[in-house]
Amino acid sequence: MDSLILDSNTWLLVLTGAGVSAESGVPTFRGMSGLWEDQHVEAVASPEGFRKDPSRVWRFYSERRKGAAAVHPNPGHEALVAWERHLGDRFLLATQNVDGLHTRAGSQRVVEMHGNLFKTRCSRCERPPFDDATVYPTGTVPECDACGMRLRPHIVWFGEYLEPADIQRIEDFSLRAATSGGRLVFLAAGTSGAVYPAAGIVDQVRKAGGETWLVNLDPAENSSRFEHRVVGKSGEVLPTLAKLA
Ligand code: BJW
Ligand code: ZN
Repeated sequence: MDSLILDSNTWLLVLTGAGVSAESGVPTFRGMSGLWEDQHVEAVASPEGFRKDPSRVWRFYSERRKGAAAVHPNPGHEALVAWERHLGDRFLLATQNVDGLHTRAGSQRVVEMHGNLFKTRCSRCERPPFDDATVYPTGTVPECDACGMRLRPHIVWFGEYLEPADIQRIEDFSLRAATSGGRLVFLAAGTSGAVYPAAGIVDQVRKAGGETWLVNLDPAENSSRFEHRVVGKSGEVLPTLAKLA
């Protein structure tokens, strides 16, 4: 297996997906065959799904909150914490995971591209997203204290735009690496490469002259666009992949 050398010239951008949490016991999306109670996840995790049946959507997210609160970070999460300690501001973690396990493991420079399971926001007013670990009883749709409208999970659903500030942070990181004359490395782990814009980061990094690595259990949809590919579980591969120099 090739080693990923992390030296004082390296800027490392990491993208994680559901596979990184799999060894903690969080089911992956494509692993559930994209289904929940025999419905496509898109039917629940979408603005249309929420409009149609908000209490069903809240049941889905309440269940996921319960599941995610009961699990713990694994050695894959911990390896990323060690890399960040070594690289400091030359490290950025963009995660598609909403389970909060990276921050619970101790990662600090984290962009949660698809939101956070333990945050809620109003579906109408500008009240900022707030921490909320509540597992709502079946049939409940919580309401906003400020405007009385339905609250919704702070999640980026299919067809919704990611926060521009989050995308900006990821782009700025690559730009800073380039202007500092550093070596930009992009590593994706545990992601099927099926969902955009995350699945397109590899192309942007290559265009910027960066090196690209993929650590995944199965072939990802965008595998061929990575220069280095390591097949395996992130909890086993990540702890031994990097040489901190
Ligand atoms: C292991 C392992 C182990 C297992 N170790 N590995 C360009 C082209 C085409 C379409 C689009 C495009 N740009 C945008 C779109 C539309 C859409 C999209 O991408 N659709 C595709 C399906 C084609 N994107 C969007 O709608 C995004 N919005 C957007 O871009 O707005 C602008 C726009 C809108 C419309 C058109 C054009 C532009 C928003 C995307 C938000 C996605 N949100 C979700 C749902 C969140 C809900 C929730 O969590 O409840 O986020 S989708 C779902 O997939 C979830 C995940 O974060 C995301 C990615 O999944 P991930 O993490 O890759 O998981 P899996 O399960 O797919 O894969 C796990 C992998 O791990 C597997 O490969 C295993 O092998 C591996 N593995 N164990 C290592 N131990
Ligand atoms: Zn409101």
